[in-house]
Amino acid sequence: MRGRNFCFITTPIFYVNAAPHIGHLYSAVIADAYHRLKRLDGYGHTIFSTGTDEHGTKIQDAAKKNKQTLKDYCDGMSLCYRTTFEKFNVGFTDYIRTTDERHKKAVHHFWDCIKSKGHIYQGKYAGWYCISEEAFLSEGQLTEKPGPDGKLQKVSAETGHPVEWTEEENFMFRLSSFQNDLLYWLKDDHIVQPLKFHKQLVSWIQDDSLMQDISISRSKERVHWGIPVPDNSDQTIYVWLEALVNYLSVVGYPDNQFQRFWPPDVQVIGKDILKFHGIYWPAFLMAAGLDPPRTLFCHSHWTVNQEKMSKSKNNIVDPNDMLQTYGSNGFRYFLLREGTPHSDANFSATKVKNILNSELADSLGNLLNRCCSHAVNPKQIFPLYNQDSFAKYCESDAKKLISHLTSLPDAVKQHFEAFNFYKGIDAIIASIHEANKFFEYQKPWVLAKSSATSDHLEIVLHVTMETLRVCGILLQPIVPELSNILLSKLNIPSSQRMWCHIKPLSWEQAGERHLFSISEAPAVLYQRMQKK
Ligand code: ME8
Repeated sequence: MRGRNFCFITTPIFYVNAAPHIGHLYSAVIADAYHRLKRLDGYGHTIFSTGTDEHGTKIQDAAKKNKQTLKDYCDGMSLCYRTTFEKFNVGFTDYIRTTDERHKKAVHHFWDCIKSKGHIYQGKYAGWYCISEEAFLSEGQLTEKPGPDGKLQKVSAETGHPVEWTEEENFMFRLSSFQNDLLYWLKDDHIVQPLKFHKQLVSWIQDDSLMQDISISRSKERVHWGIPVPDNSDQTIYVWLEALVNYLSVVGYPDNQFQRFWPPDVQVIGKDILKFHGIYWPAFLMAAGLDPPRTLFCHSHWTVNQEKMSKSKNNIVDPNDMLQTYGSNGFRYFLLREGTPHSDANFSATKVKNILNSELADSLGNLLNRCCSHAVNPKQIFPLYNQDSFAKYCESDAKKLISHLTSLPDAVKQHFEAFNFYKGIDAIIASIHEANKFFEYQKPWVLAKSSATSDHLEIVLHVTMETLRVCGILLQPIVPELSNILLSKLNIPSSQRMWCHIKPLSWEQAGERHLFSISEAPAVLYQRMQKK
């Protein structure tokens, strides 16, 4: 049985045939932000898994090309993904590799389970096979384009990768018998988010040609790098079936404990793998008598100059370059600020710089810096709320700001829970803009010059710093390190940074707060980038 404060979140496991790019990082950062949101909301038992997909022909070929043994190659690449994610504060609780022994055990058990329930049979399979997608494709999924020799060749219509005619004796999975169960599962139209992808998935499942039984093994001769079919070492388990089981491996399947976290609450995926996660995966689970995921969050892609990132176009954006230029939290901010789940987002260095300069450096950072400066805040305090001063000096000017702030926490939470991080960030930044206007209008640097105006000064500082405190707490899922700098500068103890500490706003609860000094640490939140 699931406890109330349990949560299980996953990312895809990434192919090690190439180094990570910003698209991979984007999936990981979305899942991380959601995980942090849950932790801040009091979820005490969480699993957040990511990792690498290391079997199959693509990986065999990549290791060969790199003149490395398969093991060395996979170890190196898997570590590269892991360290990249770590550098960007992706706080996964488990990192699974499909070459882990625990995974092999889970896959074998899963195979035996669906076989014993009669969902696997042996059959001859003949069809067009796409190595890059590791899948047989139907005629409707193919098109033709000139090959390297100029002759027309059949390719996958979706990805443009070549296919080859293949005939094999394989194990087959009775996918066709799950059509109705899948449609029933999708009756709740919140299962796949955003709705656009939910609708797309339903229409695929209604299409009989996509719901044919599928081959779930390959001859060992062709794919030797993989997990063998139990009791039949001539066949290797189809990489997609094997890879999907990683989500069970991380919760300790088949040991009974895994039920504590099953089914996953949120599985973050890109739109390219919706078919595998929205059709095959739930069908495999239903075949094993297990619940399908509660939510599939399917995001769109990053493009560069409106084009797909690819090695051949030489336009891959490397997260490590982003780290050097924008810092880990700067780039996380950009990804979640500009990435929209429902449609592709375009990467451009100018856009990153403009957003970070204007929002993190000029609006947020500058406000923190100003209200902590000695010229404006000579006592170096986060002053207490004072009802009389508020009514006398600020009430009318701060109206808009306070109405913003009062509704902000709930609005942000709703947006973040719906994976609309960009909308949540937009609301936070709008409050910061309001606070900047209020600060400018009140001119605290003038008030600081005379002790006669100290009550007025303190209430202006209080309202501004309170805005920063609320926004700092709300930004933790997006930019954990920057939020920490901000909240630490204001001297907000770590124990007071949970979602439940945001409200009620302190100006309604003056008695509960204590006057405290701000920290002496420098208040530079984000260094403005200059023109090159
Ligand atoms: O498909 N923009 O791995 P993969 C945004 N191993 N996200 C992108 C992206 C882009 N341009 N390109 C890739 C696989 N992604 C399988 C998954 S899961 C059991 C097995 C992200 O290395 C996105 O999440 O090709 C996409 O689904 C994933 O990386 C594919 O990574």
